[in-house]
Amino acid sequence: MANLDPQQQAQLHQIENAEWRQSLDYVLSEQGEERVVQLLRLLQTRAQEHGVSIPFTANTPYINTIPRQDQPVFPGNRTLERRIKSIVRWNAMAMVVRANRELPGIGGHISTFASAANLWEVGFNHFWRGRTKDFLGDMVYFQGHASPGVYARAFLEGRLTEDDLTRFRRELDPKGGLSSYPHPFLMPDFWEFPTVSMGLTALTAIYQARFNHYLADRGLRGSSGRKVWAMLGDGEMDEPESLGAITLASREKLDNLIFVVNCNLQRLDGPVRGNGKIIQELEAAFRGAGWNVIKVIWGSDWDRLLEDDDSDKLVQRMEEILDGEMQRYTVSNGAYVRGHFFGKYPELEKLVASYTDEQLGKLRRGGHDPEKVYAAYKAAVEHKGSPTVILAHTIKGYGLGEAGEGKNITHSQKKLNEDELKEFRTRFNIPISDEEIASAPFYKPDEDSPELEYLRSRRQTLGGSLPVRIDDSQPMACQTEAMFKEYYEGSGERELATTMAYVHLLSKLLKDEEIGKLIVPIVPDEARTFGMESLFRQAGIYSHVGQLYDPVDKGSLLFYNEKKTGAILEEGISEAGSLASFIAAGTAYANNGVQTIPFYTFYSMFGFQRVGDSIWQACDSQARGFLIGATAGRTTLAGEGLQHQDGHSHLLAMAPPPVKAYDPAFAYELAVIIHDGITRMYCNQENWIYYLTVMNETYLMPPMPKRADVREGILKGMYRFKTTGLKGAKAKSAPRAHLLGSGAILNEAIKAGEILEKDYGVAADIWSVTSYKELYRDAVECERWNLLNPGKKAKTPYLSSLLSKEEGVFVAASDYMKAIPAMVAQWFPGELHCLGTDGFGRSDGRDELRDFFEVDARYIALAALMRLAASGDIKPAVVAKAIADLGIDPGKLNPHTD
Ligand SMILES: Cc1ncc(C[n+]2csc(CCOP(=O)(O)OP(=O)(O)O)c2C)c(N)n1
Ligand SMILES: [Mg+2]
Repeated sequence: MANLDPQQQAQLHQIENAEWRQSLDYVLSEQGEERVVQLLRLLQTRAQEHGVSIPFTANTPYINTIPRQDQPVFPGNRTLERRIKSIVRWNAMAMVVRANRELPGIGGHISTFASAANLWEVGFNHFWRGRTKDFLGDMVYFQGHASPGVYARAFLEGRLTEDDLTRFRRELDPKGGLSSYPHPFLMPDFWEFPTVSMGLTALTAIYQARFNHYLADRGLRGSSGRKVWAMLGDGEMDEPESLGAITLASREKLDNLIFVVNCNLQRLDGPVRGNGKIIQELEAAFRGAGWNVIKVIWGSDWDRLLEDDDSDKLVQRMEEILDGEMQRYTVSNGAYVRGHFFGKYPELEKLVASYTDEQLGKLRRGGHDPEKVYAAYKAAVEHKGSPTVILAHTIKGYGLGEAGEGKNITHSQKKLNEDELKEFRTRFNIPISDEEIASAPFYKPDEDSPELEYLRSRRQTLGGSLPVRIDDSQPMACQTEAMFKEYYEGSGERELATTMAYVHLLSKLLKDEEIGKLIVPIVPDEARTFGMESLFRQAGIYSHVGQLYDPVDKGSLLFYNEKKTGAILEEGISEAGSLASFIAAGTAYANNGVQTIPFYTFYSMFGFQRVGDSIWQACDSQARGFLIGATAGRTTLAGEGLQHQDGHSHLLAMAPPPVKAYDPAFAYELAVIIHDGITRMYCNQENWIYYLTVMNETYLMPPMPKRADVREGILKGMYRFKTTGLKGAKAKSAPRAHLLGSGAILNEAIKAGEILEKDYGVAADIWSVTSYKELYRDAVECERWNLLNPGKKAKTPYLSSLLSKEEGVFVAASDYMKAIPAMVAQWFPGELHCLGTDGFGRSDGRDELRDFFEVDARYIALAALMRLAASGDIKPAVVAKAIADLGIDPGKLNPHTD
């Protein structure tokens, strides 16, 4: 060997390669795949025994996973499907172009659907099953910004009119319009899954697929056989959420889940991995995570080349080519491809010698070849034991030609000039004349044309159109009031935290005959923190496989009880995953025909702040359910410090419109709110999400005051908890203060009232504010109505009518930021002084924290005195003295800034 020159050595290698390949081919044909795998393992072991280390790779060669000989026969009519696809392409493009002509800057995307059209059409014609009487249909998550493709198809199917298409992104038109992206909130009969916030599609699809099993395992639905398809972009896979839950999908063996990643190698600004290969990178990640990976890289034209190449150079060249170079081939001609791709090796040059440049320029990518895509989808649907991802190689802006095909600007292209329209028309053979082309008219063949008949018959065979959102769930009877009554009685001598009351109530709801089986408790590994471990045994922790081991605490009362019919979704440390489960459970009324009731309990700091976008998505999805922010309150949760103490989730909860946000102080308030939530969401079937903060400070829970206005006040956001203790003439002549408290800080307001009455002769009424958001919502609604209805009897906000007869000063204190009460200050009859917990938390005791944030009884009393002095009701000297008497240090740290 040593004395062979390089040329001889290369020849020898060639002979060796051929021999080994022939041997493998022989074994494969004589004894099958399994034997090949055995032999390869044997060789690997042998090499290792000799100290040859084989570098790890999770990758397979850069060729299609399904070889040509394993491809099933394509069952469709290729010609008709191509015609339909071309027409859908045209209309999708025309929608965007026309919308932007009418109103420049209105936006929209052409290039994404242009690259995805074939991936979607194969789904629509052969795989995606619609909803029928006996089958709920497959769940397809469409890549959000390719929505024009869905609309264009719905137009051909007769679900949307031409008029509808002209109102793409014109939702405020009196006739209504088509939403920019999939938004169930805006098109509740059409879209099922909001997908346009990148990253959330993959995550929610995974948890949805798991939830479909959960429903079956718990006997809430029959096993459905539904598939969940997530149509994704390759750029989108950079979002941590896209890959963040893929191991859950394989661990749970979700073979009802199929990802299709449209690998057009481009995102918004440019290439996804110009210097690498996104398909290989994703393959390694998914294979490593245990997924079935099917690569659809090359179209059928490449098969012959691969088969004719004895040199192995073609696969080698495919492997070494960078995505950035592949993109260049799209914008170049066949001569460039010949020179750059095939020209690198003489063997390859020879291989394509008989091909014209035009042929080389047209060699197709796998994702644009219906037969390849069909084969991949079929294999995915039939695959058992793990989820499947299809990595499909396409061209961004396919068919746009000079207007943007493969160009870096293509993502934002929405204007085509006349020549570009003509080119597109001609390429896809759309029967629109040169005279008409400038106006980019929509095109629909006659109803009895072969195209539309074919399209309709395909959809009929597959069970009907899609996407479609249907809510045919039945309201519950809701004989639940009795369950809540015990909380109206107070806790007697027993000190409780609202968290404890909540867990007690949840446990009771789980046992209820009507709604118990519908309750879905969700926790991200904090059940013990909230004292929820008692539910482990009672309700069980859901596991599709049950419990395959003896838990260490088996002998104990509260053992870690995993079972197939378990109700609790214990999601581990994944707030994003838990929220995805919340969405699946909260939308089951529409998407699964069963009204499950999610109670997602989490560390309140890691809710709106951590997964705010998912909560936004839940609202768009029209999810219903309870979000429970536990161990809430910047000063009530002691010790945990800056990253844990939440003093702002109620501010963040202001934003999503369907969220009702409550900060209850007492068990009866909590019970009234949860009862109202169940009634409104599951009996009246209204779309709300109830956010409740619960706290871990224990105190005596008083009974509910027996006044008719209390229940209504709790729900509307505020009621008088207690009138001043001063009586008779003393009360009449005394200066007056109204102290407003929320959550655990209500107790500080009560104590402040006692200080004011005892030491300063001030009459103090105590008000419980359960929801500033509800007060605000009602007030701005009234104002709006008054603005638009001059001359009619003005509406009065609840807050104004509640306080209209009250005199004196008002002080609001809560464990949240001052901005929250400040939002409603203008509807108070006098000035409102806001105390709250602006600033970063600290690790210290509760008393110290309340002093630091200036929200304890002393500060509440001081603020009332200061306001009374300002209005001339008491002398300024009283305030100065009070600072000393109350032990307040005016030079203390400033929680806002220090
Ligand atoms: C969280 C989030 N960030 C940014 C965007 C804006 N955005 C919309 S499409 C897009 C590029 C998408 O690229 P890719 O996923 O590759 O899809 P393609 O259009 O190439 O199919 C971006 C950045 C978004 N929708 N969501
Ligand atoms: Mg892309």
